[in-house]
Amino acid sequence: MPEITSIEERLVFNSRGDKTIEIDVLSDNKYQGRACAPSGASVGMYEAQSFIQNDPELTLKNFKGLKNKFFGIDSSDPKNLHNAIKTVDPSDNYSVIGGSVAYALTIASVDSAAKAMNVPFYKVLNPKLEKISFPYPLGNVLGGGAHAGPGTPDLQEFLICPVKSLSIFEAISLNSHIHKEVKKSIEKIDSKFTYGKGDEGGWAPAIINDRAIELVENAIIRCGYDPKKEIRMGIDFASSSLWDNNRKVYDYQREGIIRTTEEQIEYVNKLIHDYNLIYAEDPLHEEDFENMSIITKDNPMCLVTGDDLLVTNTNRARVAAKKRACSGAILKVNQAGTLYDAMLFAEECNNNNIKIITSHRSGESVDNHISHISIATNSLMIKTGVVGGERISKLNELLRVSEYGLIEGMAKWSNVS
Ligand code: 2PG
Ligand code: MG
Repeated sequence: MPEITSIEERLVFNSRGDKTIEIDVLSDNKYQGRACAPSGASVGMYEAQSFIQNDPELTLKNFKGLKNKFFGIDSSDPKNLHNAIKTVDPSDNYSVIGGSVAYALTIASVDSAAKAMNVPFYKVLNPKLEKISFPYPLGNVLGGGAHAGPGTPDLQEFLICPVKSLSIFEAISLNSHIHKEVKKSIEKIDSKFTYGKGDEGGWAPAIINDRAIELVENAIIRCGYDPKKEIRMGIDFASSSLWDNNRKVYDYQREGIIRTTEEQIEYVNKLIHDYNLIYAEDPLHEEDFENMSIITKDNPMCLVTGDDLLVTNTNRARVAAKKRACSGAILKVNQAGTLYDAMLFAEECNNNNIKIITSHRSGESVDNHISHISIATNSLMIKTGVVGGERISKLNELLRVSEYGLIEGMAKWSNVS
């Protein structure tokens, strides 16, 4: 088995121009793996803490002093490395070593093992996987909330998913096509539109929420597709960003609307119903498992998905499964901490028929490991954005994987769609 023989670490910058940590792991003195930690703008309360005291320099300096503890470990075994990290950092949220280190170290390790073993990354993570099923790309075509500036919608992401695509190539092309058409549609209603985009490459027009979803629907129709059947829509409500815990209301500040929990549930249900949404992420704030169960029950044909609700945490997935609080789960390794944490989360979701959506963060790099993680975890979708180098790198990696042979096709929808 390949062994970790050396480790290099450095500060680099992410797509937002913020400092982050990149780690190189060398196996058997020869095989180099590399990973770069992403970061979120809408960060869940229960996520791993990226840096020690929010300080990337301090986190890097601290890691330099303890990296030799990881030499000699089997780089192909995420569990072993996880245990070694836990010995150094027994905290719940990786506040001692920094979540960005936990992320980059464990992914770079598997990357170097893949090279040493001459197999794809996903195969190290899931050696039993015989045939590859590709996740459907969930593309961000219009953005607001924490990912875009004033005047844009309160809701964070307006998403599309080509649910009838028969190949990953076709699915990616369709998302690009619609993304272009959304721009044209915005130009028609706003002659002063500057082509501004949010953090994830979705267009960022000055428009209210309901007009935004209508506009995306029309763009799909103008491209010749049926938004209720072929290219379906979704929304990341990122409701924790709207929730005012003092007043116990959802505050749509840009639109000037306040919604009680009951009104929010009604609004979400109406959007799902009127637009036949395939996907509704964090429609309620991160603590509200009870009412999430109501939305999930009311909408069996929509993936009601937990992101900030679950934060890629196995215990929270267990609670969600018990309460039937969601039918979909966002998987972001850096919310959890180590790759092993994320794999346990995926197992819990798969065992409970909660569909996995492996996801990028709004602050990214060209690192494309999440494409392999989506395959290894049997994800139904991958949320990566549609354009921008750091987004397209993940999609292009899926295209490379499609040359490997042993392709089953696209993931299976089973009870949704
Ligand atoms: C989300 C993500 C990614 P962020 O809320 O789902 O789209 O955003 O990385 O800012 O948390
Ligand atoms: Mg989200």
